[in-house]
Amino acid sequence: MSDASSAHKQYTREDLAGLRAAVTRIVRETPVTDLHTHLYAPPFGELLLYGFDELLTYHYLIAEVLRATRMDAAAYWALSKREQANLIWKELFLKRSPYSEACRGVVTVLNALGLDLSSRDAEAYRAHFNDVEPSAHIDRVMQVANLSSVVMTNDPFDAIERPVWEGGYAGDPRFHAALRIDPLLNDWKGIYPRLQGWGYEVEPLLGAKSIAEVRRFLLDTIRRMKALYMAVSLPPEFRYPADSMRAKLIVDCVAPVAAEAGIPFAMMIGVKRSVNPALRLAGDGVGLSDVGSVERLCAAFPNNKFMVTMLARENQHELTVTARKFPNLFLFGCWWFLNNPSLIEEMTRMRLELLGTSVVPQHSDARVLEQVIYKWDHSRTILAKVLADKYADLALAGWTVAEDEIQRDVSGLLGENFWAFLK
Ligand code: RAT
Ligand code: ZN
Repeated sequence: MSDASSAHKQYTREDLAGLRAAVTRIVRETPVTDLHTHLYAPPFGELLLYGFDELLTYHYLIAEVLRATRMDAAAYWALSKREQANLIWKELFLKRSPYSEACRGVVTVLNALGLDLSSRDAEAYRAHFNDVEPSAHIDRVMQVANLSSVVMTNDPFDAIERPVWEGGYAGDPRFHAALRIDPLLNDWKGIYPRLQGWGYEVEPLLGAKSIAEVRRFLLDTIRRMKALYMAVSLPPEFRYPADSMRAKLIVDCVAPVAAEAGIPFAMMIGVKRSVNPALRLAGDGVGLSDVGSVERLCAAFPNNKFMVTMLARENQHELTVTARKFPNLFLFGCWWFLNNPSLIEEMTRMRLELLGTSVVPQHSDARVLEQVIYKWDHSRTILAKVLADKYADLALAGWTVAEDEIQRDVSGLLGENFWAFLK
Protein backbone atom coordinates (compact mmCIF):
# COMPACT_ATOMS: atom_id res chain seq x y z
CA MET A 1 0.00 0.00 0.00
CA SER A 2 1.13 3.52 -0.69
CA ASP A 3 2.14 5.56 2.34
CA ALA A 4 0.96 9.12 2.90
CA SER A 5 3.86 10.72 1.03
CA SER A 6 3.58 8.51 -2.06
CA ALA A 7 -0.17 9.21 -2.19
CA HIS A 8 0.62 12.75 -3.21
CA LYS A 9 3.43 11.79 -5.52
CA GLN A 10 3.14 13.62 -8.81
CA TYR A 11 4.19 12.17 -12.14
CA THR A 12 5.20 14.21 -15.17
CA ARG A 13 6.48 13.30 -18.62
CA GLU A 14 9.93 12.94 -17.02
CA ASP A 15 8.93 9.75 -15.21
CA LEU A 16 6.59 7.75 -17.40
CA ALA A 17 8.08 4.45 -16.19
CA GLY A 18 7.29 5.40 -12.59
CA LEU A 19 3.81 6.44 -13.62
CA ARG A 20 3.15 3.11 -15.33
CA ALA A 21 4.46 1.19 -12.32
CA ALA A 22 2.19 3.18 -9.99
CA VAL A 23 -0.89 2.52 -12.16
CA THR A 24 -0.13 -1.19 -12.31
CA ARG A 25 0.32 -1.40 -8.55
CA ILE A 26 -2.83 0.58 -7.79
CA VAL A 27 -4.96 -1.50 -10.17
CA ARG A 28 -3.64 -4.68 -8.50
CA GLU A 29 -4.16 -3.41 -4.95
CA THR A 30 -7.62 -1.89 -5.30
CA PRO A 31 -10.45 -4.20 -4.20
CA VAL A 32 -13.23 -4.91 -6.67
CA THR A 33 -17.01 -4.93 -6.42
CA ASP A 34 -17.91 -7.61 -8.97
CA LEU A 35 -21.30 -6.43 -10.17
CA HIS A 36 -22.46 -9.50 -12.06
CA THR A 37 -21.64 -13.09 -11.11
CA HIS A 38 -23.40 -16.42 -10.79
CA LEU A 39 -21.87 -17.08 -7.38
CA TYR A 40 -23.93 -17.65 -4.25
CA ALA A 41 -23.59 -17.30 -0.50
CA PRO A 42 -23.22 -20.60 1.40
CA PRO A 43 -26.91 -20.93 2.43
CA PHE A 44 -27.77 -21.38 -1.26
CA GLY A 45 -26.04 -24.75 -1.02
CA GLU A 46 -25.42 -26.51 -4.31
CA LEU A 47 -25.86 -23.28 -6.29
CA LEU A 48 -22.39 -22.24 -5.22
CA LEU A 49 -20.04 -24.10 -7.55
CA TYR A 50 -16.36 -24.51 -6.72
CA GLY A 51 -13.43 -26.88 -7.14
CA PHE A 52 -11.54 -28.62 -9.93
CA ASP A 53 -14.41 -30.52 -11.56
CA GLU A 54 -16.58 -27.41 -11.74
CA LEU A 55 -13.71 -25.32 -13.10
CA LEU A 56 -13.02 -27.88 -15.81
CA THR A 57 -16.66 -28.29 -16.80
CA TYR A 58 -17.33 -24.56 -17.22
CA HIS A 59 -19.64 -24.27 -20.21
CA TYR A 60 -17.06 -22.23 -22.12
CA LEU A 61 -14.77 -25.31 -21.92
CA ILE A 62 -17.55 -27.73 -22.81
CA ALA A 63 -18.02 -25.89 -26.12
CA GLU A 64 -14.28 -26.09 -26.70
CA VAL A 65 -13.92 -29.80 -25.96
CA LEU A 66 -16.88 -30.78 -28.12
CA ARG A 67 -15.35 -28.79 -30.94
CA ALA A 68 -11.83 -30.15 -30.44
CA THR A 69 -12.92 -33.78 -30.28
CA ARG A 70 -16.10 -33.59 -32.41
CA MET A 71 -17.57 -36.05 -29.95
CA ASP A 72 -21.31 -36.48 -29.75
CA ALA A 73 -22.77 -34.06 -27.19
CA ALA A 74 -25.07 -36.77 -25.81
CA ALA A 75 -22.06 -39.00 -25.15
CA TYR A 76 -20.43 -36.13 -23.25
CA TRP A 77 -23.52 -35.57 -21.10
CA ALA A 78 -23.71 -39.30 -20.33
CA LEU A 79 -20.39 -39.05 -18.46
CA SER A 80 -20.20 -38.29 -14.75
CA LYS A 81 -18.97 -34.80 -13.84
CA ARG A 82 -15.62 -36.23 -12.84
CA GLU A 83 -15.29 -38.05 -16.16
CA GLN A 84 -16.26 -34.89 -18.04
CA ALA A 85 -13.57 -32.94 -16.17
CA ASN A 86 -10.96 -35.63 -16.84
CA LEU A 87 -11.87 -35.65 -20.53
CA ILE A 88 -11.53 -31.87 -20.76
CA TRP A 89 -8.23 -31.96 -18.90
CA LYS A 90 -6.87 -34.64 -21.24
CA GLU A 91 -8.15 -33.10 -24.47
CA LEU A 92 -7.69 -29.38 -23.86
CA PHE A 93 -4.74 -29.27 -21.46
CA LEU A 94 -2.63 -32.35 -22.20
CA LYS A 95 -3.22 -33.09 -25.87
CA ARG A 96 -3.31 -29.41 -26.85
CA SER A 97 -1.91 -26.19 -25.38
CA PRO A 98 -4.45 -24.45 -23.16
CA TYR A 99 -4.09 -20.94 -24.55
CA SER A 100 -7.74 -20.20 -25.22
CA GLU A 101 -8.95 -17.64 -22.67
CA ALA A 102 -11.17 -20.11 -20.78
CA CYS A 103 -8.36 -22.69 -20.63
CA ARG A 104 -5.73 -20.15 -19.58
CA GLY A 105 -8.14 -19.15 -16.84
CA VAL A 106 -7.87 -22.59 -15.27
CA VAL A 107 -4.08 -22.36 -15.41
CA THR A 108 -4.11 -18.94 -13.71
CA VAL A 109 -6.40 -20.24 -10.97
CA LEU A 110 -4.39 -23.39 -10.21
CA ASN A 111 -1.19 -21.39 -10.17
CA ALA A 112 -2.63 -18.68 -7.91
CA LEU A 113 -3.77 -21.34 -5.45
CA GLY A 114 -0.21 -22.64 -5.25
CA LEU A 115 -0.67 -25.89 -7.16
CA ASP A 116 2.26 -27.39 -9.04
CA LEU A 117 1.52 -26.87 -12.71
CA SER A 118 4.51 -28.91 -13.81
CA SER A 119 2.89 -32.11 -12.51
CA ARG A 120 -0.18 -31.72 -14.77
CA ASP A 121 -1.78 -34.12 -12.31
CA ALA A 122 -5.57 -33.73 -12.35
CA GLU A 123 -6.02 -35.95 -9.29
CA ALA A 124 -3.71 -33.80 -7.21
CA TYR A 125 -5.53 -30.65 -8.30
CA ARG A 126 -8.89 -32.22 -7.53
CA ALA A 127 -7.72 -33.31 -4.09
CA HIS A 128 -6.77 -29.72 -3.23
CA PHE A 129 -10.45 -28.82 -3.02
CA ASN A 130 -11.61 -32.01 -1.31
CA ASP A 131 -12.10 -30.81 2.22
CA VAL A 132 -12.57 -27.08 1.83
CA GLU A 133 -15.21 -25.48 4.01
CA PRO A 134 -17.24 -23.27 1.65
CA SER A 135 -17.34 -20.09 3.69
CA ALA A 136 -13.62 -20.15 4.52
CA HIS A 137 -12.87 -21.03 0.91
CA ILE A 138 -14.88 -18.02 -0.27
CA ASP A 139 -12.80 -15.80 2.02
CA ARG A 140 -9.57 -17.23 0.67
CA VAL A 141 -10.59 -16.93 -2.98
CA MET A 142 -11.88 -13.38 -2.50
CA GLN A 143 -8.64 -12.47 -0.83
CA VAL A 144 -6.54 -13.96 -3.65
CA ALA A 145 -8.71 -12.19 -6.25
CA ASN A 146 -8.83 -9.01 -4.11
CA LEU A 147 -12.61 -8.65 -4.16
CA SER A 148 -14.59 -6.74 -1.60
CA SER A 149 -17.96 -8.15 -2.62
CA VAL A 150 -19.83 -9.79 -5.48
CA VAL A 151 -23.36 -9.50 -6.81
CA MET A 152 -25.28 -12.76 -7.26
CA THR A 153 -27.87 -13.51 -9.96
CA ASN A 154 -31.08 -14.28 -8.09
CA ASP A 155 -33.93 -15.98 -9.86
CA PRO A 156 -37.17 -15.85 -7.84
CA PHE A 157 -38.52 -18.74 -9.92
CA ASP A 158 -35.64 -21.08 -9.10
CA ALA A 159 -36.62 -24.08 -7.01
CA ILE A 160 -33.41 -24.09 -4.98
CA GLU A 161 -33.27 -20.34 -4.36
CA ARG A 162 -36.86 -19.75 -3.43
CA PRO A 163 -36.90 -21.65 -0.15
CA VAL A 164 -33.71 -19.89 0.94
CA TRP A 165 -35.32 -16.47 0.53
CA GLU A 166 -38.57 -17.65 2.05
CA GLY A 167 -36.71 -19.21 4.96
CA GLY A 168 -35.48 -15.81 6.12
CA TYR A 169 -31.97 -15.82 4.61
CA ALA A 170 -29.99 -13.47 6.83
CA GLY A 171 -27.64 -12.13 4.15
CA ASP A 172 -23.88 -12.21 3.84
CA PRO A 173 -21.85 -9.00 3.41
CA ARG A 174 -19.74 -10.67 0.72
CA PHE A 175 -22.78 -11.29 -1.48
CA HIS A 176 -25.35 -8.80 -2.73
CA ALA A 177 -28.53 -9.75 -4.54
CA ALA A 178 -29.74 -8.85 -8.04
CA LEU A 179 -33.26 -9.78 -9.05
CA ARG A 180 -33.09 -11.63 -12.36
CA ILE A 181 -36.35 -11.59 -14.28
CA ASP A 182 -35.62 -13.50 -17.50
CA PRO A 183 -38.51 -15.93 -16.97
CA LEU A 184 -40.98 -13.09 -16.40
CA LEU A 185 -39.95 -11.09 -19.47
CA ASN A 186 -39.07 -13.90 -21.84
CA ASP A 187 -41.69 -16.53 -20.91
CA TRP A 188 -44.82 -14.78 -19.61
CA LYS A 189 -47.05 -17.71 -20.60
CA GLY A 190 -45.01 -20.09 -18.48
CA ILE A 191 -44.72 -17.68 -15.56
CA TYR A 192 -48.13 -16.18 -14.92
CA PRO A 193 -49.62 -19.44 -13.61
CA ARG A 194 -46.79 -19.60 -11.07
CA LEU A 195 -47.51 -16.06 -9.92
CA GLN A 196 -51.14 -17.07 -9.53
CA GLY A 197 -50.01 -20.03 -7.43
CA TRP A 198 -48.18 -17.62 -5.10
CA GLY A 199 -51.28 -15.49 -4.60
CA TYR A 200 -50.76 -12.77 -7.19
CA GLU A 201 -53.97 -12.20 -9.14
CA VAL A 202 -52.57 -12.01 -12.65
CA GLU A 203 -54.27 -12.92 -15.92
CA PRO A 204 -52.77 -13.91 -19.24
CA LEU A 205 -53.70 -10.66 -20.98
CA LEU A 206 -52.12 -8.30 -18.46
CA GLY A 207 -54.97 -5.90 -17.73
CA ALA A 208 -54.85 -3.18 -15.08
CA LYS A 209 -55.32 -5.58 -12.18
CA SER A 210 -52.57 -7.89 -13.46
CA ILE A 211 -50.19 -4.99 -13.95
CA ALA A 212 -50.71 -3.95 -10.35
CA GLU A 213 -50.14 -7.52 -9.22
CA VAL A 214 -46.93 -8.00 -11.21
CA ARG A 215 -45.69 -4.76 -9.70
CA ARG A 216 -46.57 -6.03 -6.25
CA PHE A 217 -44.67 -9.27 -6.95
CA LEU A 218 -41.58 -7.37 -8.11
CA LEU A 219 -41.61 -4.96 -5.18
CA ASP A 220 -42.12 -7.78 -2.66
CA THR A 221 -39.20 -9.66 -4.18
CA ILE A 222 -36.87 -6.66 -4.39
CA ARG A 223 -37.53 -5.90 -0.74
CA ARG A 224 -37.10 -9.48 0.38
CA MET A 225 -33.81 -9.87 -1.51
CA LYS A 226 -32.60 -6.29 -0.90
CA ALA A 227 -31.82 -6.42 -4.62
CA LEU A 228 -29.36 -3.83 -5.88
CA TYR A 229 -30.89 -3.94 -9.35
CA MET A 230 -33.27 -5.89 -11.58
CA ALA A 231 -31.72 -7.68 -14.55
CA VAL A 232 -32.61 -9.51 -17.70
CA SER A 233 -30.79 -11.05 -20.64
CA LEU A 234 -32.41 -10.30 -23.98
CA PRO A 235 -32.16 -11.65 -27.52
CA PRO A 236 -30.78 -9.63 -30.45
CA GLU A 237 -34.37 -9.08 -31.64
CA PHE A 238 -35.24 -7.08 -28.54
CA ARG A 239 -36.95 -3.87 -29.62
CA TYR A 240 -38.49 -0.90 -27.82
CA PRO A 241 -41.13 0.24 -28.47
CA ALA A 242 -42.77 -2.98 -29.58
CA ASP A 243 -46.13 -4.61 -29.62
CA SER A 244 -45.03 -7.49 -27.41
CA MET A 245 -45.78 -8.83 -23.97
CA ARG A 246 -42.14 -8.24 -23.03
CA ALA A 247 -42.27 -4.55 -23.98
CA LYS A 248 -45.58 -4.15 -22.15
CA LEU A 249 -44.16 -5.73 -19.02
CA ILE A 250 -41.13 -3.44 -19.14
CA VAL A 251 -43.18 -0.30 -19.65
CA ASP A 252 -46.05 -1.06 -17.28
CA CYS A 253 -44.34 -3.08 -14.58
CA VAL A 254 -40.54 -3.14 -14.55
CA ALA A 255 -39.84 0.54 -15.23
CA PRO A 256 -42.36 1.89 -12.69
CA VAL A 257 -41.19 -0.56 -10.04
CA ALA A 258 -37.52 0.22 -10.67
CA ALA A 259 -38.30 3.92 -10.32
CA GLU A 260 -40.32 3.36 -7.15
CA ALA A 261 -37.66 1.17 -5.58
CA GLY A 262 -34.92 3.52 -6.80
CA ILE A 263 -32.90 0.76 -8.44
CA PRO A 264 -31.54 0.34 -11.98
CA PHE A 265 -32.84 -2.07 -14.59
CA ALA A 266 -29.91 -3.96 -16.12
CA MET A 267 -30.28 -5.25 -19.66
CA MET A 268 -27.79 -7.74 -21.10
CA ILE A 269 -28.63 -7.73 -24.76
CA GLY A 270 -27.59 -9.92 -27.67
CA VAL A 271 -27.75 -13.56 -26.58
CA LYS A 272 -29.27 -16.09 -28.95
CA ARG A 273 -30.32 -18.84 -26.59
CA SER A 274 -29.87 -22.49 -27.66
CA VAL A 275 -28.54 -22.10 -31.19
CA ASN A 276 -27.23 -25.62 -30.58
CA PRO A 277 -29.48 -27.10 -27.90
CA ALA A 278 -27.46 -30.32 -27.66
CA LEU A 279 -24.72 -28.29 -25.99
CA ARG A 280 -27.13 -27.14 -23.25
CA LEU A 281 -25.70 -24.11 -21.40
CA ALA A 282 -22.79 -24.10 -23.85
CA GLY A 283 -25.14 -23.85 -26.81
CA ASP A 284 -25.97 -20.12 -26.75
CA GLY A 285 -24.76 -17.75 -29.45
CA VAL A 286 -24.55 -14.05 -30.20
CA GLY A 287 -26.34 -11.68 -32.57
CA LEU A 288 -26.33 -8.03 -33.45
CA SER A 289 -28.73 -6.00 -31.31
CA ASP A 290 -30.54 -2.70 -31.67
CA VAL A 291 -28.90 0.15 -29.78
CA GLY A 292 -31.71 2.48 -30.88
CA SER A 293 -34.05 0.58 -28.57
CA VAL A 294 -31.79 1.35 -25.59
CA GLU A 295 -31.66 4.99 -26.70
CA ARG A 296 -35.44 5.21 -26.86
CA LEU A 297 -35.89 3.55 -23.46
CA CYS A 298 -33.42 5.95 -21.83
CA ALA A 299 -35.23 8.89 -23.42
CA ALA A 300 -38.73 7.63 -22.56
CA PHE A 301 -37.84 6.95 -18.92
CA PRO A 302 -35.54 9.80 -17.84
CA ASN A 303 -36.24 9.08 -14.18
CA ASN A 304 -35.18 5.46 -14.54
CA LYS A 305 -31.61 4.18 -14.35
CA PHE A 306 -30.47 1.62 -16.92
CA MET A 307 -27.40 -0.58 -16.78
CA VAL A 308 -26.53 -2.11 -20.12
CA THR A 309 -24.00 -4.52 -21.56
CA MET A 310 -24.21 -5.91 -25.08
CA LEU A 311 -22.81 -9.15 -26.38
CA ALA A 312 -21.89 -8.30 -29.96
CA ARG A 313 -18.58 -6.56 -30.54
CA GLU A 314 -20.20 -4.70 -33.44
CA ASN A 315 -22.64 -2.98 -31.06
CA GLN A 316 -20.03 -1.52 -28.73
CA HIS A 317 -19.20 1.76 -30.43
CA GLU A 318 -22.80 2.80 -30.97
CA LEU A 319 -23.69 1.79 -27.41
CA THR A 320 -20.80 3.79 -25.97
CA VAL A 321 -21.85 6.87 -27.93
CA THR A 322 -25.40 6.40 -26.67
CA ALA A 323 -24.11 6.41 -23.09
CA ARG A 324 -22.59 9.85 -23.74
CA LYS A 325 -26.09 11.11 -24.46
CA PHE A 326 -27.88 9.61 -21.48
CA PRO A 327 -26.56 10.06 -17.94
CA ASN A 328 -29.19 7.51 -16.87
CA LEU A 329 -27.40 4.84 -18.94
CA PHE A 330 -24.53 3.04 -17.25
CA LEU A 331 -22.35 0.65 -19.23
CA PHE A 332 -20.68 -2.31 -17.58
CA GLY A 333 -18.46 -5.24 -18.35
CA CYS A 334 -17.18 -7.16 -21.33
CA TRP A 335 -19.79 -9.85 -21.42
CA TRP A 336 -19.18 -13.57 -22.10
CA PHE A 337 -17.79 -13.92 -25.66
CA LEU A 338 -16.28 -10.46 -25.28
CA ASN A 339 -14.37 -11.51 -22.19
CA ASN A 340 -11.19 -12.15 -24.18
CA PRO A 341 -8.03 -10.06 -23.86
CA SER A 342 -8.06 -8.55 -27.35
CA LEU A 343 -11.69 -7.49 -27.08
CA ILE A 344 -11.48 -6.33 -23.47
CA GLU A 345 -8.58 -4.10 -24.42
CA GLU A 346 -10.34 -2.67 -27.45
CA MET A 347 -13.56 -2.02 -25.53
CA THR A 348 -11.86 -0.61 -22.45
CA ARG A 349 -9.73 1.77 -24.50
CA MET A 350 -12.78 2.99 -26.41
CA ARG A 351 -14.91 3.41 -23.29
CA LEU A 352 -12.25 5.35 -21.39
CA GLU A 353 -11.74 7.58 -24.43
CA LEU A 354 -15.45 8.26 -24.92
CA LEU A 355 -16.79 8.07 -21.37
CA GLY A 356 -13.82 9.12 -19.27
CA THR A 357 -14.20 7.77 -15.77
CA SER A 358 -17.95 7.06 -15.91
CA VAL A 359 -18.09 3.32 -16.58
CA VAL A 360 -17.41 0.00 -14.90
CA PRO A 361 -15.23 -1.70 -17.50
CA GLN A 362 -15.55 -5.24 -16.23
CA HIS A 363 -17.55 -7.82 -14.29
CA SER A 364 -16.54 -11.45 -13.94
CA ASP A 365 -19.69 -13.43 -14.76
CA ALA A 366 -18.00 -16.15 -12.71
CA ARG A 367 -20.07 -19.33 -12.48
CA VAL A 368 -17.48 -21.15 -10.42
CA LEU A 369 -16.04 -19.46 -7.35
CA GLU A 370 -12.35 -19.69 -8.21
CA GLN A 371 -12.95 -18.15 -11.64
CA VAL A 372 -12.95 -14.71 -10.03
CA ILE A 373 -9.20 -15.20 -9.59
CA TYR A 374 -8.46 -15.45 -13.29
CA LYS A 375 -11.16 -13.16 -14.56
CA TRP A 376 -9.90 -10.33 -12.37
CA ASP A 377 -6.23 -11.14 -12.78
CA HIS A 378 -6.51 -11.06 -16.57
CA SER A 379 -8.77 -8.01 -16.64
CA ARG A 380 -6.63 -6.05 -14.17
CA THR A 381 -3.61 -6.58 -16.42
CA ILE A 382 -5.48 -5.08 -19.36
CA LEU A 383 -7.04 -2.25 -17.38
CA ALA A 384 -3.62 -1.30 -16.00
CA LYS A 385 -2.12 -1.27 -19.48
CA VAL A 386 -4.90 0.86 -20.96
CA LEU A 387 -5.01 3.25 -18.01
CA ALA A 388 -1.23 3.63 -17.97
CA ASP A 389 -1.40 4.65 -21.63
CA LYS A 390 -4.10 7.20 -20.83
CA TYR A 391 -2.17 8.76 -17.93
CA ALA A 392 1.04 8.73 -19.97
CA ASP A 393 -0.78 10.59 -22.76
CA LEU A 394 -1.98 13.11 -20.17
CA ALA A 395 1.54 13.57 -18.79
CA LEU A 396 2.86 14.06 -22.32
CA ALA A 397 0.16 16.68 -22.85
CA GLY A 398 1.58 18.60 -19.89
CA TRP A 399 -0.67 17.38 -17.02
CA THR A 400 0.84 16.23 -13.75
CA VAL A 401 -0.76 13.04 -12.54
CA ALA A 402 -0.98 12.56 -8.77
CA GLU A 403 -0.99 9.12 -7.25
CA ASP A 404 -4.08 9.78 -5.13
CA GLU A 405 -5.92 10.87 -8.28
CA ILE A 406 -5.02 7.59 -9.94
CA GLN A 407 -6.30 5.78 -6.86
CA ARG A 408 -9.58 7.73 -6.96
CA ASP A 409 -10.11 6.87 -10.63
CA VAL A 410 -9.23 3.18 -10.23
CA SER A 411 -11.53 2.80 -7.23
CA GLY A 412 -14.30 4.19 -9.41
CA LEU A 413 -13.61 1.87 -12.31
CA LEU A 414 -13.38 -1.19 -10.05
CA GLY A 415 -16.66 -0.59 -8.27
CA GLU A 416 -17.26 2.83 -6.77
CA ASN A 417 -18.81 4.12 -10.00
CA PHE A 418 -21.40 1.36 -9.68
CA TRP A 419 -22.20 2.26 -6.08
CA ALA A 420 -22.45 5.93 -7.04
CA PHE A 421 -24.85 5.09 -9.87
CA LEU A 422 -27.08 3.24 -7.39
CA LYS A 423 -27.43 6.31 -5.16
O1 RAT B 1 -21.62 -15.69 -19.17
C1 RAT B 1 -22.21 -16.74 -18.96
O2 RAT B 1 -21.72 -17.64 -18.28
C2 RAT B 1 -23.55 -16.97 -19.57
O3 RAT B 1 -23.84 -18.29 -19.49
C3 RAT B 1 -24.70 -16.31 -18.90
O4 RAT B 1 -24.64 -16.56 -17.55
C4 RAT B 1 -24.86 -14.86 -18.99
O5 RAT B 1 -23.80 -14.19 -18.41
C5 RAT B 1 -26.14 -14.49 -18.30
O6 RAT B 1 -26.10 -13.95 -17.19
O7 RAT B 1 -27.18 -14.76 -18.88
ZN1 ZN C 1 -24.14 -13.87 -16.42
